[in-house]
Amino acid sequence: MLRRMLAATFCAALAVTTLPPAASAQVQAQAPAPNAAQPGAGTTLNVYNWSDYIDPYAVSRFQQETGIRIRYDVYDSLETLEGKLSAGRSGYDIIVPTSEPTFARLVRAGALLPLDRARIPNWTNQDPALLQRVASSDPGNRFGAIYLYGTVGLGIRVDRVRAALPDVPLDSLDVLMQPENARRLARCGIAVMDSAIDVLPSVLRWRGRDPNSTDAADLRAAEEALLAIRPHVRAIIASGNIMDALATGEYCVALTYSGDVIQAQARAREAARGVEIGYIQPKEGAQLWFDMLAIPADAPNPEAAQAFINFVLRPDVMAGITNHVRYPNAIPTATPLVNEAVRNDPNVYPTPEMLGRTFVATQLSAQAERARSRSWNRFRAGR
Ligand code: N2P
Repeated sequence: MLRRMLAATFCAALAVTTLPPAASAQVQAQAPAPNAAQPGAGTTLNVYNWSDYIDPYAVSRFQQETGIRIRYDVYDSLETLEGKLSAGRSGYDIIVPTSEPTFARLVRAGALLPLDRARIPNWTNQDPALLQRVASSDPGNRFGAIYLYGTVGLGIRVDRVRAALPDVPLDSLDVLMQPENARRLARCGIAVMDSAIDVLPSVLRWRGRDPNSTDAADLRAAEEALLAIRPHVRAIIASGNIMDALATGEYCVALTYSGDVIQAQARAREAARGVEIGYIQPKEGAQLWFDMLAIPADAPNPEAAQAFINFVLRPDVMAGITNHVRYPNAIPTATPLVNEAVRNDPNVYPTPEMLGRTFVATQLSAQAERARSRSWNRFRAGR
């Protein structure tokens, strides 16, 4: 419900977790007064970002410091983002596509504005080694700054899963993908995020196939694996709807993004109702992804967008974002400013050993994407 509200009109100066809608309307009425001394003051920046993916305080500070008002919409899958962009003239100034496949595709299609580094002096705060990792999607790092990164894995309700699977090590996608395990977990609830793009690579890897395979036999193997657990899956839903449900104990297992699980864990602890949530980064290889701050070529307010990117790349701002959303950022000088418990959580900042057991997605042909999406539809339908 809160997320829906944010989707409609998130005006940033709200304390996200507590303010009722009436209070948010009130805050919106207090949008920053235009200040002639600030370039861009009085204009609007249109941001389209993943749900539960920013520190609301960062948004309100940006508004206060620049006089630029933020209109904030959210999505919770790459499919939704791509759908919105493919219709053309999205009206957004900032989007946050994952480096592969969406961002790379936009780079190749000429759909993004090159970043003007002179306007983004904080660009150099980014870790060069991480920038190097995304350079295969964007040669020369011309079109995107790294926002946050993470993995795909399992959120589990620890005590229930232990009780249902007493002899199963909780370190692998086996917990969900072995049909016998899924059968035993069915009653306490299994959810899978609704995204062919971000689920199929992990399933291929679990089946011992190349996660980026375009081979029909590999795809069939992944689809068969998904269909085998389908009768036991209660919900194939938007990733944005999984977090709260996981936190309240509605599901025992959910396949989703790492930080969403850690946020659910934090919410469950706050609620203190005895729900303990854990994250499993699959030992057979987890998908590692990078989300990029980018500006659509037809952005109505590109100057404000560059100012926003520069602001977000500040170590203090980035540390606040990581503290809030539990995803790591690419700014080494932000790390000491991140809360100790968050900074030392290997499910937030994976250890080098854990990173060594990840893979990254690559570009697929349009034909291979369509085949994946057909497989996914059969999984959704259960046949
Ligand atoms: C945030 C989802 C994380 C983004 N709710 C996955 N790329």
